Amino acid sequence: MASLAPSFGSGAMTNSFTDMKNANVILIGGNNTAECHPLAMRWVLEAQKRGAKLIVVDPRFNRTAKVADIYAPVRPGTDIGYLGAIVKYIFDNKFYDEEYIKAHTNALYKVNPTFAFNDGLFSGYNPQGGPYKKDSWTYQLGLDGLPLKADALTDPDCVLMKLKEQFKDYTFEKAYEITGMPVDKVKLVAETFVKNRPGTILYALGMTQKSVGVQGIRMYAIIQLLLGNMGMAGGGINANRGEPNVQGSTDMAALAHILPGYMPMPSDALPTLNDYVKAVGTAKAKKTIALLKAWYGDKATPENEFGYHHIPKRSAKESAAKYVPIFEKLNQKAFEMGFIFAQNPAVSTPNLDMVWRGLSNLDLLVVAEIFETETASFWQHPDVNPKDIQTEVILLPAAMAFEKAGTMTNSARWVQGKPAAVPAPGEAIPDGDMIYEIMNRVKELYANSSDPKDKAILDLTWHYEAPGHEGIDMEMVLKEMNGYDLATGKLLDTGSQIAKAEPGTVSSGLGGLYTGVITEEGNHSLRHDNSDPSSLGIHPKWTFAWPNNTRVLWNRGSVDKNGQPRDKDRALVWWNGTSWVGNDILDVAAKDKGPDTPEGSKVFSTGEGKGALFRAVYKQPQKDAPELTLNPGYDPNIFKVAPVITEPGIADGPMPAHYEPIESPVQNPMFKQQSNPMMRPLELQEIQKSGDAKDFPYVLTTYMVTEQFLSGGVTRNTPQLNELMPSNFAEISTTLAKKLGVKSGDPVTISTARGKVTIDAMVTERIQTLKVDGKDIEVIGVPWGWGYKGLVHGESINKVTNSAADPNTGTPEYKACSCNLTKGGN
Ligand SMILES: Nc1nc2c(c(=O)[nH]1)N[C@H]1C(S)=C(S)[C@@H](COP(=O)(O)OP(=O)(O)OC[C@H]3O[C@@H](n4cnc5c(=O)[nH]c(N)nc54)[C@H](O)[C@@H]3O)O[C@H]1N2
Ligand SMILES: Nc1nc2c(c(=O)[nH]1)N[C@H]1C(S)=C(S)[C@@H](COP(=O)(O)OP(=O)(O)OC[C@H]3O[C@@H](n4cnc5c(=O)[nH]c(N)nc54)[C@H](O)[C@@H]3O)O[C@H]1N2
Ligand SMILES: [Mo]
Repeated sequence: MASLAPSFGSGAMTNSFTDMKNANVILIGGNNTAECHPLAMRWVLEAQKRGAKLIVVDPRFNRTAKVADIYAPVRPGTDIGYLGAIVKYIFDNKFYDEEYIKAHTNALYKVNPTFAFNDGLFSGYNPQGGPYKKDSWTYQLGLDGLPLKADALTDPDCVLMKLKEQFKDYTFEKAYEITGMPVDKVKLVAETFVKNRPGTILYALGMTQKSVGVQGIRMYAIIQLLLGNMGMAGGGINANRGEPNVQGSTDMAALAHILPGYMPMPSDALPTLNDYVKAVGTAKAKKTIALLKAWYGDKATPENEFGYHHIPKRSAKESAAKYVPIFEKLNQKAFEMGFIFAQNPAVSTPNLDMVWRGLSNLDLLVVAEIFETETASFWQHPDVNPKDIQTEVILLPAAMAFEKAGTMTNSARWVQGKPAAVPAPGEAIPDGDMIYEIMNRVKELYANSSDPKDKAILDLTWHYEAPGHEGIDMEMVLKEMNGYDLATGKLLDTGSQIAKAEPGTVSSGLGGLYTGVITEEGNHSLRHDNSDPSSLGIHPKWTFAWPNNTRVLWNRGSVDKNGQPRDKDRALVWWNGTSWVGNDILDVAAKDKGPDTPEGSKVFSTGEGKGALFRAVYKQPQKDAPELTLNPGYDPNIFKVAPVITEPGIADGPMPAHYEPIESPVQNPMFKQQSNPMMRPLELQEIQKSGDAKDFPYVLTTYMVTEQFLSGGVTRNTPQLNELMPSNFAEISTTLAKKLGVKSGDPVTISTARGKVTIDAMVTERIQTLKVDGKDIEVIGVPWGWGYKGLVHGESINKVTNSAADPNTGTPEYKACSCNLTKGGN
């Protein structure tokens, strides 16, 4: 069962673990690969053995840094500063791959002349608050509605020149001023990454847990596109994701703003299915209809808009309730009852006061768990009186990963099936079976209801039992996700069948994302043939990778304009004169169309088919759309007139800019705008306080340790691991230790605007005092996964972290806030 934990390391790998060995340079920026992803590290070390250079950028000299060729320190939350300097370096020396960016990116597209960026703000900013108006973040369009292209890359209107302009002030010296990374280090990192191609980039929470998380990853995308590294073996951007099946749970949409398979969630601004198709484009809408067919079967008909109204519509005025807003809403008594499956928010959520107070507003809380965690026993928290808490808590014993069958999807998008290894003890059962049983009972309860709002429950198809299976048959669930041709009853083979089919004639519980994983041939998630004919780490018969078993996304980028590999030793796909063939499955481009045709030259799954150096808002119109009067609700003719694809863009700008963390001891060296102007206002003024650098002069960052796993729900109940890592600690530099007279093992009190915790100090050389704009900046590092349950205890640092979050993903800024540190307990 998917964990409900939010997708903190959002975004899948473009390539794979086994592909990392093909790189000539690896930049690890914001990931402690050696300690958190030891199996990925194996492929990093393999690349290094083959001569690749390893660069690690991290505020701490961690075990990954230990084996790096180049280690460069960075002030938490400021990576855009040095990455901007790499972009400027590429422009100053014309190191971009000209042929690649002309063919495969939007470099030549002309930007709307009203687009502007001044003093940290993009055009469309509303000083009264609210989101950016994005009508200037667009292209100049021709009469056919398609973007106009410049004749040359020097055209001042074109995307490439806008990008050059955006980063013109990010000199190596400026990068130092922002990040604290010494000038010669910035230069060395830039030269090493740019001059060794292909290069890959690994990241995780060191980039995403930021108020500029998405824009930091956009920097990676921009650099990789400029260098021609996207779509290449040994290139790409690889998110080393977190929880064992976090990729699977985001694919399944354990998130509030998407439907399974990454389709947009309907909002109340789209009251009919016609409105939805118009807003999201025909490609995504067809997938959503296939999803509705999987959910409601024969009960999904054109007359009832395929059950579109069974999906609750979120409010268009508010951004989708992501992680932090759920706890804010709990504090506002928005819910009476809550289910928590496989999550321990009473340790893992920022600003824990918000969690305790929020949970205590529930009448009933059901927690499905392996152990009794801090969340299941939040009412016993040392800071609260159990008598004051009225919430009834029910703990459901859950089977663990080894005790249940199913699939787990790794960061490389490999959907890997597995049987149960051992039976679950006692009354424990798999989460899937719990949900199945709960929904069966709900259906029984409503069986005689004629209330229209209960129709969604009655119409739902819900049959996953098969003879010979105790509990539900996970293969039936996988088949539903894969999808069927409803005319023949046969399983679908590829996602593109959904695009070609008449809406309503195919089903897929994931809108085609996993289609091909289980076909009439068999269950590919169980394949364990690790042969690798190309020796490029493709392993085409090892389980199944979405989409369509493609191992390197956008691999059409690996060929030149004649369709031939740009790097003969790393040949992924090529055009043989009549069709595309190769070592990997061709992605995005049409399989039978030559490299000189529009369909055969498509590389990326954006509306334009181009890599976005500038993330424009764009709708690709239908060619020769007829004049039509449509029937209300749903009309199949909508697919002749609605945009083919729409690209809504991102919240905080079509290009990145350096903003300071929400709490920072530094005045933004780039412009007047201090921090991300799109920060969502926090709703609980009395709890979600913000601090000032004069009271809280140091930077607090939090991270994981190898010997424990996340909140410790399982591992802090494992004596052997507790022996290795019995407690948490606060890492401080030798300089700060000397200044405060603190020795290793002394208790220290860390305070922020949200509260304080007492933890033992660990004085270390791993964290060095940074010089930023002539000022000494001290970073304090604390592992976060401790609480008051389990076999070993420690204060949760999340009592004091900040719940401000990235405006796109809702991921909190766990890794940079302002704190003070004093000697002694509180
Ligand atoms: N053994 C073990 N393995 C795990 C986990 C575990 O708890 N234990 N957790 C799993 C999960 S869910 C996840 S999401 C992943 C997490 O994997 P990682 O993201 O690798 O883990 P973290 O330790 O949170 O942070 C990564 C690094 O980012 C650095 N960092 C902090 N701020 C910045 C910054 O501003 N810029 C840069 N460049 N670096 C910064 C930190 O110092 C740290 O070394 O690991 C997974 N694997
Ligand atoms: N300060 C700070 N806070 C952070 C982070 C950070 O870097 N800094 N990192 C964040 C990240 S990346 C993540 S992913 C979150 C994680 O936050 P959580 O998801 O809240 O933490 P976990 O410890 O993974 O919680 C999983 C729980 O599920 C239980 N469990 C395990 N397997 C199963 C199962 O099969 N079924 C059921 N029902 N239960 C099961 C475990 O016992 C455990 O208690 O924390 C975030 N919090
Ligand atoms: Mo995570």
